[in-house]
Amino acid sequence: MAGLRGALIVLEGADRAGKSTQARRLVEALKERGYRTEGLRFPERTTEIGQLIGSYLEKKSNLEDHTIHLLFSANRWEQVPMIKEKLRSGITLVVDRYAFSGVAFTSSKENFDLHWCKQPDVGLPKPDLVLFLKVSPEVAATRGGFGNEIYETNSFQEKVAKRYAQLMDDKTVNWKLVDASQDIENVHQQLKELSEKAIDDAKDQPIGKLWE
Ligand code: ADP
Ligand code: 2DT
Ligand code: MG
Repeated sequence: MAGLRGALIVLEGADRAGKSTQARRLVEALKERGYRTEGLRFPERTTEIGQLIGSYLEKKSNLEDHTIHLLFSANRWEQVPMIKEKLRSGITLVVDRYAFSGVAFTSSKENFDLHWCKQPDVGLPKPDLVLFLKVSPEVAATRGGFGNEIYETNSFQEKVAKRYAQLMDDKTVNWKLVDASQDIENVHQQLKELSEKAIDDAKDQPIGKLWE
């Protein structure tokens, strides 16, 4: 019998919703429960493509809007062989942002539609679970101000929130909405429960293809 695979679990949500905090805690908790688990993040700024993205986000270089969109997607595709290998070897991956961020952010720019923005990511490994951390802009504001990166403004983040809502209408993706205005521990417990169920459900299923 083939070995059991790991699950692909993605965290999405607005700036300061707690994605990075919860992703770290989730990896540790799942490991403690005996699941082989590793964390990933997108953008992955350490690769050559990731360095171009980092420089764009930090406003150190300007890139044409289609170009940066395709670079974000390429930054996922370059990790796909590794992602598949790990999932197939039984490792669960907890991912801080994925293609949904890619689409929500670029489609919030002038003259970009959701359909065009999704195309480069069609066929990526499909997440078994997408945890959407929902927080109001008011609550997010209590968690500190914006940094200096390119998308960190109220007006842009409002558009991004609307695009996420449109993406969540897609029932082919296993979205779970979590109230991320609760304290860190409560959010964590919910994410852990949902993740353990997803790991159990995914273990003998083939890896799916996103948006196909
Ligand atoms: P994101 O990765 O979604 O932008 P972070 O995990 O970096 O968010 O969290 C942003 C800030 O908010 C950090 O200072 C973090 O400690 C704090 N934080 C995260 N989750 C909560 C929570 N549930 N309640 C209060 N503060 C939180
Ligand atoms: P953080 O490193 O703080 O999460 O910010 N983004 C991300 C895109 O525009 N497209 C993408 O495909 C991805 C993964 C969201 C990273 C910033 O980059 C944006 C915020
Ligand atoms: Mg983060």
